[in-house]
Amino acid sequence: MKTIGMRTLLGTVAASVCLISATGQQASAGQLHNGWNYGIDAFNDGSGGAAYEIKGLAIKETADSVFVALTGGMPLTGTANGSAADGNVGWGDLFFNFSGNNFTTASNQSSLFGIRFAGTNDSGAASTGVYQNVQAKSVTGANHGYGSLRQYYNAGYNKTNTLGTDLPTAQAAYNYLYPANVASNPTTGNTPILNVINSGTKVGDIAMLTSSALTAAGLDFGHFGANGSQTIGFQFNRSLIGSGDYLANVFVECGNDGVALAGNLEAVPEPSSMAGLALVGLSAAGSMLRKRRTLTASSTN
Ligand SMILES: [Ca+2]
Ligand SMILES: [Ca+2]
Ligand SMILES: [Ca+2]
Repeated sequence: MKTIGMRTLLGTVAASVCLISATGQQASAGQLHNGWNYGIDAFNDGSGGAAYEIKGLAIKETADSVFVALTGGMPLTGTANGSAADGNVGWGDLFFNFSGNNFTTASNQSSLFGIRFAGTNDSGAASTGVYQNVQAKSVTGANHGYGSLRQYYNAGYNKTNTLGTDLPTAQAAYNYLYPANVASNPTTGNTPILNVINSGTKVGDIAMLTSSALTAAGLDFGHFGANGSQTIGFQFNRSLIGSGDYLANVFVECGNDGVALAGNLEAVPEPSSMAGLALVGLSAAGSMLRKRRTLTASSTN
């Protein structure tokens, strides 16, 4: 492949794309800080104690990678629980939904992207990595968990920022996760917590990141007072998932807590269109820089 010559050109394009990406995230949702987009979860909605408490989800896009970080009390390898079928309750899988549809519909249409990052969880995915054409399923039953989101809320865990700052209320969670007829009448029978990959096609691997690598990449949950005892991070190739506005979310295996994040990923430039994109990028760079300065100024308030 003739990629070496292209990489030099890509450097110029990448700089422009990054600026567009930063402004895109700001416009979409989430809370942008130091290049990362944050969804900060309620600190008091982890049913079962500190090990089940999620505090935040953050995502950063660069020219060729997507970085993901999670923080809370749940270790990457889960926590021992004698009532779970495998004696352990851990993280579910992370989903990206670019379809614009609610999560259940996107799952039924196998249009989700899914990432298994916890190698010891009960995912239907064969190994860790990035999957496309994903359908989700619930494993809360085998993990001593909630049979439905409604049951979780009935148990007293309907807190502000229930699925993070982008889905702050129970109704917002219902509206995103389920079709309209369910969201308008959510019951313990129609709101399953679909929290792992059921089926899909693996398209690539993830690379786990150390805490020092995450810090070097600019991750700072402490900016929101959201540092958990466990912070997990990984990255994968930008080309492995879709582009545009997304909603990402993850629950723990028992459904005892979950968090979501709304954002935007820029499309990966195709080699055939790069020359044109470079021109667009250069002409747009001036206005983007002005916008960025404005954003930077406003974000320091
Ligand atoms: Ca939480
Ligand atoms: Ca388990
Ligand atoms: Ca939550």
